[in-house]
Amino acid sequence: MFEVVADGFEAGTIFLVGELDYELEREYVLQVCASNEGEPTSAHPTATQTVTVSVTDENDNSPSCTICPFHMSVDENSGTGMAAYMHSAYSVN
Ligand SMILES: [Ca+2]
Ligand SMILES: [Ca+2]
Repeated sequence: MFEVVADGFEAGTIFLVGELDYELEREYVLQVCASNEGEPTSAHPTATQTVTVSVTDENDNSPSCTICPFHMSVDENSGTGMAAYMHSAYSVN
């Protein structure tokens, strides 16, 4: 999901390389390791840092009708402005 690219000196950048979905995974915990001279050995000590990435929610789900399909009847000669039906829907965001 994430890729760390080191600049070869003192810094690295964490890139997103996959699709995030808040409804499936809300948090990622990464272990980022830094070492001197590349491969970690006893001669080249390392430092490890935990990086927590929180996924924020966006409203990316379509709303759903609470009762679909729905049939209703309205008397002829009903006055205009009469509330015939109040529909509701919900969305999980
Ligand atoms: Ca989603
Ligand atoms: Ca969402």
